[in-house]
Amino acid sequence: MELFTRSHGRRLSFISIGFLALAACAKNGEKPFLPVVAKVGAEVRAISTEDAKTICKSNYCEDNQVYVTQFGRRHHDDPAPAPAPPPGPAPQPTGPGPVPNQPPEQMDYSRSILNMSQAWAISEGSPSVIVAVIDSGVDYFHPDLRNNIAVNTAELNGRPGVDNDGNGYVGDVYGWDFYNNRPNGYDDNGHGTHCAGVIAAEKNGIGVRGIAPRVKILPVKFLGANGSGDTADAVRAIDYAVSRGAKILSNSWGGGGSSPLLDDAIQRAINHGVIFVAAAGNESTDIDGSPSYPASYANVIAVGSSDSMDAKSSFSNFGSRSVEVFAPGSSIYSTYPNGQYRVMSGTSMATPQVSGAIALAASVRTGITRAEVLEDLCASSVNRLTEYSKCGRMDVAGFIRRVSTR
Ligand SMILES: [Ca+2]
Ligand SMILES: [Ca+2]
Repeated sequence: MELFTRSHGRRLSFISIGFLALAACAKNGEKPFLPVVAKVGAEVRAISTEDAKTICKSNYCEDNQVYVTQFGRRHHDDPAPAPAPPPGPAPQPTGPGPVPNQPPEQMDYSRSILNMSQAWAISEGSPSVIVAVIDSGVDYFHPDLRNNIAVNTAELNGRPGVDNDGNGYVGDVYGWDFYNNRPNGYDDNGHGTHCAGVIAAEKNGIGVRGIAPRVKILPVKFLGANGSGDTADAVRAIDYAVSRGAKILSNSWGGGGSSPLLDDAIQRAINHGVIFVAAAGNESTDIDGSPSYPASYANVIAVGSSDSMDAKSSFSNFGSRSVEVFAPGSSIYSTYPNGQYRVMSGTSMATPQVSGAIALAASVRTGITRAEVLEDLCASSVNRLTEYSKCGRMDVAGFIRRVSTR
C-alpha cells in the first residue's frame, strides 16, 4: 500500500509543545491527547510517543492532528455564543426525557435567500437519503430532529450488549461516539445538533425547518465536549459513516496540518460514491495560498460563509480555486441540545446548508454522482462572491431545478 511505502524512513516531528501541554492538562470529560497516529493493519489508532518508538518501526505513523469546530469567531454584530450543555452520559435508547415547550416554527433569512419555498415545491427530501453529521454528536431526542435520525433498527430491535448488525460496533442505535468510544453519537457540546438542524429539522410546526426536512441524519461524534478531536477518530468516523450508508458527509470542522491518513479516508469515501462537504474555515484567510484541512483535500466540496446582505461573512475563509461555493453562515437559527434553539455563526453553519441542498438533489435523483452535483451546484449558483469562490453563492431552488431536469 502506498501509505506504507511512504511511511518508511519518515521522521515524526511529534509536533508542538502546545500539544504536549494539552496532553498534560486533560480535564474532566476530556481524554488525554496522544501525539501520534498509527495504521496497524486496517486499524487506525492514536498512540503515545513511548509506544510510537516500537509501533512505528514496522507500521505507518504520522503526527496526530487536532481539529476544532468551525463556529465563527465572535464579532461585534454577532450574538454571544451559547454556553455548551454540561457533559454527561449519552441517553440510552429507552426514549427521550421531558422537553421544554417548543416555539412555533420560524425560519431565518437564509431560507428566503436560498429560495427554499421554490426548492421545497420540487422536493422536501427522501428518508432514504442519509447525511452523516461528523461533529460533536446530535441530540437525537430533540423534538425537531428525533423523527429524522437514521436509526439502526437491527440494534434497536436486537439483543442488548450484542453487535446485532455485525458492523463491529455494539449497540450503535443512534450512530457512534468515537471520542468516548461508546454507542450513540450524543451531543455534549451543542455544535453538532445545530448543524443537524440546518440540514434536516423537521417540517412540523415547531422550532425551525432544515433545508431537507425529510432526509435522515446519522450522528457520528468525534469532537469532544470541548469541540476538538483528532485524526485517529476522524478517520474512524468517516469509515463508519460510509459503512452505514451515508451518501453525504457534512464536516463543519478543521485545523491542523495535512494528514495522509485523513486524506486517504476521505478519498476512500469519495471512491465509494460519497459526497464530502467541508467548512472552509473561519480565519478570514485565502486558502488558495494557505490550505485549510479537510476543506483543501482533493474532491472535497469546500464551503464559505455569507451573510444576510449576500456579502462574505467577515470571518470566512475564501479561495477562488479552493472554495466551491458560499452559503449563509452568519446568524443562523437552528436546533440546540435539550429541546432548545440558538443563533450561531460560522462556516460551520454554511456547510450544512450545502450538505442539505445536496441531500435534496440526491433525493430527486437517486445515484447522482459527485461530478453531476458539482456541475449543477456551480451552474445554478448566483453570480455573487465569485471573487472568493469557484461558483458563487448557492441557490437551492435553481440547483434542484437543474437536478430534476437533468
Ligand atoms: Ca452494530
Ligand atoms: Ca420544525
